[in-house]
Amino acid sequence: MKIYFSGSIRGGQQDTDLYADLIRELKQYGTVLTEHIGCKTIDHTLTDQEIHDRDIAWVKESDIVIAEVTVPSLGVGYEIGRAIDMKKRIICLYRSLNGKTSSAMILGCKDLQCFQYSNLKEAIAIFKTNLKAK
Ligand code: 6K6
Repeated sequence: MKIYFSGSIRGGQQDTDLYADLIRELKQYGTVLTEHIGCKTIDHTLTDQEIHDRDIAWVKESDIVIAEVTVPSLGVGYEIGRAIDMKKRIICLYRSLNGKTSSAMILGCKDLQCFQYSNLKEAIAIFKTNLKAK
């Protein structure tokens, strides 16, 4: 199974270490096409257009998109919208911070499987229940 993991970059990189932990866990279920999302160092070798075209090609190639949507990100929202049009299975994970929850456009979309969680242990349990190990 090819997994497209989506998480905030320019929207804010405060959760990058958590993304790395989630990506590590997801490797039990398939190949993660976007391991760099868990990396704090920004790759400046590609233009914005190259990043966009490569990432959309990876979304097309993927069997499932798993998006961590706690940090609001235009790129993550855009990828989710494109993946919906491509009829991909999409799991969104979000944490409630300071009483704030995610966008109604995510939580209210019937094409998405949305799960609230608080920590890595809970995310691991969500993966176990909803994904098949390879
Ligand atoms: C980032 C980390 C290492 O190198 C970079 C260079 N920039 C990007 N590389 C790869 N994908 C990117 C990059 N910038 C945005 N994206 C895609 O948009 C990712 O797939 C993320 O899921 C999403 C993040 O969007 P923003 O709006 O938060 O940047």
